[in-house]
Amino acid sequence: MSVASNSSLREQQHPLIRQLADSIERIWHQHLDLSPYNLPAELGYVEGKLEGEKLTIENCCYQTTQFRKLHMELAKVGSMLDILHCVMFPRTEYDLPMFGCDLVGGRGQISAAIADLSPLHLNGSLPSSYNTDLGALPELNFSQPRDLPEWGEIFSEFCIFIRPGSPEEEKMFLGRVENFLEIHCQNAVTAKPVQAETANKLLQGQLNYCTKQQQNDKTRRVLEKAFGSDWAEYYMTTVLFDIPS
Ligand code: 18B
Repeated sequence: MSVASNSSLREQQHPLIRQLADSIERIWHQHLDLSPYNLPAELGYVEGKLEGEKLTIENCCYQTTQFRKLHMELAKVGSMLDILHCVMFPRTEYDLPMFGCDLVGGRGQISAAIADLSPLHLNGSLPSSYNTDLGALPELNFSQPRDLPEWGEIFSEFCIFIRPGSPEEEKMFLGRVENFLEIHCQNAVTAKPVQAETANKLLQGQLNYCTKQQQNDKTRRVLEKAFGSDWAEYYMTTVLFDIPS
C-alpha cells in the first residue's frame, strides 16, 4: 500500500499517532534502502464492523537487506479506538533486536503507549552496541507507568509502557521512540551477517517473540469482535507476528 493512500486514515488519527507514523516513515526513508513488501492483496486495506462502528485497517510494508519485514499499521474503530502498530522484523542473518511499538487510544486520549528494542538472544541480552547506545539516553520519568502482562517478559529493560499524562509526556514518548529508531537504523546498516549457528539461535528468539505477542488478548479481542476468531488467528499469525521460515 502506498504512502499516499495511507494518509487518509492517518489524518483522522490522534495527533500523537499521526506524528509517530510520520516519524517512523521519515526515519526509515532516511536511513534504509526500502524495497516493497507485498502483503496478500486482501490484507493491505481491511474493513469490518465492531459494535456497530466501522473498523478500518491500513498496512504499510517494506523490506531491506537487514529486515525481512518493516510493518506499520494504522487502525481505527469509529471514534472509539485509534491504533498504531509497528514492528521491524530483522533477517536472522543479522544480530539485531526486534523494534516494536503500539499506541492505543480513544476519544482523544492515548491509554497505552509502548515501545521497545527487544532482545532475541535466548539469555535476554541485547547486542552490546545497543546497551551502550540505549544506556546513554537520559532516563525519563512518566507520571503513569503501566504494568506489563505476563507475556511481556520478552521486552528489554529499556521498554517504555505508559499512559501519557500530558502533552509534554506525549512529546517525551515520541522523542524516545525516535531515539530508538535512529539507534536501530544506524546499528542495522553497519551490521555484518552472522554465522549459521547464531542465525539459527536468532530464529528461535524471533519465534519466541512472535509466539508471546500472539498471546496479547487485548489485540485478539478487537480483531475477533470485528472479523471472527478464525480471521483474528490468521491475521495475528500471518500479518502482525508471522514466524520467519
Ligand atoms: N493493544 N494493538 O497492534 N502490541 O502489537 N499492546 C493493546 O489501554 C491492538 C503490539 C501491547 O495490558 C490494547 O489497555 C490491535 C506491539 C501491550 O494486557 C488494545 C492491534 C507491542 C499491551 C490493543 C494492535 C504491543 C497492548 C489495550 C492491531 C509492543 C498491554 C489498550 C492493529 C512492542 C496489554 C489498553 C495488557 C495493548 C489493540 C504491546 C486494544 C487491534 C508491537 C504490552
